[in-house]
Amino acid sequence: ETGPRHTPTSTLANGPVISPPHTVDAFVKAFLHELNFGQGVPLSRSSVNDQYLALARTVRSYLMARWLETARRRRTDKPAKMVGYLSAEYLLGRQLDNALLATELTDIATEAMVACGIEIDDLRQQEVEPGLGNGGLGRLAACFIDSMATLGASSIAYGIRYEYGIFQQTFVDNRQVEKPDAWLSMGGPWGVVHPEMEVPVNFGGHVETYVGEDGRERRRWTPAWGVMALRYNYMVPGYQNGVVNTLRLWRARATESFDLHIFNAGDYAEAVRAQTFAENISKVLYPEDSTPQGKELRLQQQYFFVAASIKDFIQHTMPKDFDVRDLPERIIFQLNDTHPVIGIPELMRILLDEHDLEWEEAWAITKQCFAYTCHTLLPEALEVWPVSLMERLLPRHMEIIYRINEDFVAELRETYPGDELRVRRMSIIADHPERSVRMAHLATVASVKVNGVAALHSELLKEKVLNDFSELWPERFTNVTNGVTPRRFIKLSNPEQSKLISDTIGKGWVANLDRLEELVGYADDADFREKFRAVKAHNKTRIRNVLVSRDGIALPEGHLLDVMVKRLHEYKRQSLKLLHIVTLYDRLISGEVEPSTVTPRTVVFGAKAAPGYAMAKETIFLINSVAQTVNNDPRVDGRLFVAFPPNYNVTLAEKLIPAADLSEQISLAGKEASGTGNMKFALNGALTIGTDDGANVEIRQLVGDENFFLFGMTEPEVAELQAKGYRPGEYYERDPQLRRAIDLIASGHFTKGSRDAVSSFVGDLLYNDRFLALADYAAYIEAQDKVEAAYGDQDNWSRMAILNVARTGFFSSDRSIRDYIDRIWHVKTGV
Ligand code: 9GP
Repeated sequence: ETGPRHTPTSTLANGPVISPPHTVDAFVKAFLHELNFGQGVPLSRSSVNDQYLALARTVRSYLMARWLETARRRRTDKPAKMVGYLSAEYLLGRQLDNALLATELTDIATEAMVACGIEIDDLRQQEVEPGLGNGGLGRLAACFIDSMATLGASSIAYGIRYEYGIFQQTFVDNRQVEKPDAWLSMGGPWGVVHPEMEVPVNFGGHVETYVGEDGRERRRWTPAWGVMALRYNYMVPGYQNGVVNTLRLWRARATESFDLHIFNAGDYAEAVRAQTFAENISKVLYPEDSTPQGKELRLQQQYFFVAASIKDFIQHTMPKDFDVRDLPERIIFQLNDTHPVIGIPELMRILLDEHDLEWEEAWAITKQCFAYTCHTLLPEALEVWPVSLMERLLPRHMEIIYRINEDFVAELRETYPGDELRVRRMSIIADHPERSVRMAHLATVASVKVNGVAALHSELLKEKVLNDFSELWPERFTNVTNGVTPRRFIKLSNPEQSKLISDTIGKGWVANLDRLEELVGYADDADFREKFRAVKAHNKTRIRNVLVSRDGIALPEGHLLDVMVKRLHEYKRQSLKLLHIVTLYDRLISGEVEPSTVTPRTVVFGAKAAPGYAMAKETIFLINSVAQTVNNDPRVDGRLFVAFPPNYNVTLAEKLIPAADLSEQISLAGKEASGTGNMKFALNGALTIGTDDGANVEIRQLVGDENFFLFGMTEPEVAELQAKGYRPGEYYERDPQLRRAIDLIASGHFTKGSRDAVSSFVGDLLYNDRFLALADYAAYIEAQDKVEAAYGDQDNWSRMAILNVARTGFFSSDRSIRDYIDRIWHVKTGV
């Protein structure tokens, strides 16, 4: 990097950076050094938090040498093209174990802690996970940076260092109550701040024309205010390959000049308020998943991190004599959803206004520097920004967008003469209901490639959401099916299964997940099946212990463990799952079934609702209310249990998923872009009950129909029903089982007799049911009955579960990243 720096002339300046040796003694020394000189406490008086921070810093010191070496190699080798991964979210999960695994220090650290009289597990518990994401999209970004480092892909990831991550969820009287997530309050040992490398980011003001020295007219932006973007670097270690990549997260800091102006006017209080205002930009993660609210601060956040990142890349990551005309050979910015799309006019602005390029040249460069991943099919999730807001906050960018659109629309009129409807549909600027900028259109117009995140999703993108664009530029569209990192989601989270696999086929699978295929034959090996079942039983005991100590929830033993964990969203249909539970309950209490004949089942939910999403919050309330009733009704006779531990997060996922027998992936077909939880469950030996949606389609193809519980309408059937006019009430009238379930809820049975408490939930199901839960109910119940029958044959169930593990190696995020590299990025890999 070329930042402001002082290079000492000493011979030491170019010496290698050496990490402490990989021995228990050296680790103990380094740990005590951190404790004594970093935390300033002797071991005898140290708190668990001191110990955790010292341990994290010790591991960090081992990573540091690799980090510097990775950066050095990238500087001195013939500089290669890089990926700049731009994402507003990274849902990282705890860092300690992953860092230990990457550096092969787990055993050494454990022994070193024993030598110090410390139980390393207590320190693990101390770590607060950085929840800088909402759900799938943010967790995907975290898996991807793990894989980029593991493949040695030349890359840097950029985002925001939110002071408050995704809220902490608690339940009060069965309702969700949000608490702020002060994840940094106990100290953040993983970030390295470089205050001297901060970059300014400006907002507001006006644009004017002036005549440059060459006599040409140019535009000049005079911003009204700005903030500094303070750079925090986080290490992203590759799996045991010596590579450590960088995740660079920006924090907003008020500029002195900004404050001084007000301060000089004599208003100290206002100056402080203004400072807080500026620093608000990186204060909090917006808690909406999939359906973002168009809030001004959100646009500020987006521009803030993208502008800082692009400037950082050009000024600090490229050599000093770098020519911006070479940018396409040096960088490809991957836009993770529409959140960073404002980077497109920002790069244009830099090329036009700061580097004096002509429009055509600037546009030709910009068009080669971006690629766009779309993660949704919900129209309401495609961001649009009112032109009025853009003009106020980013006037120069708005001008540039107008010009991009003008050229684009002219091209359209040439290609499709007279087809004004099409032009309107495709325009980057929408006129209704409000004049606004369609960020997905801007992204598509300016990107080398546009990809969906699962095979079905990419097809639907082409056929529906971006159909006009795919007709115009078919070659621009591609698919990269999502993946998950096997390091965190098998090796670390499921040590018992990992050991069984390694004992059977060797250790190579962790970095080459296709090798799981070698397990296929073992599905027919009774001894292996037995061991596989023992792993599951072990993981169930583990989650039982976790939930008792975490939440005071005592899961019953010997049940089928049925898990639905994901954000609470109507399209994901937690309400359908609830109807199933109520049906099972109704069968038990009505005497329709003899309890002893029923497969005992525990359903575990995990789900946060966006704080402003009323229906999602009603659903949470009802799940908790049903759980309370069911779990306390003696007529159930221990055959059904419902648990809803609050604050589902990555840390809990790591314990819960490996214990699951059944994975619930029941979104309405055509709504879940991919899902990634579905992949984690299959890889951990759970069977899926699911619709033909997102990556479920590919999971089913790989594991085989006979090892997957498919139900529900297909996407074309959904479209047909909706076109015909969907009336949920008809299903209610027609299906007595469904009617009984809904009536039971509506009667107030689960809500202490209150019908009012459930009226909006019931009313919505009967008269609206946007995601067709009632239409899929009968098929779902039938599939669930098949699940119960299948679970009765434990040996065959294990066989199916083993085949799920063996055949889903495709869903490694290493494979996803290789696909990105081959189809889109064309960057170098290797250590
Ligand atoms: O809803 C999708 C989810 O299906 C997908 O797995 C994830 C990662 O690609 O992205 C989610 N999308 C969003 O959160 C917002 O578009």
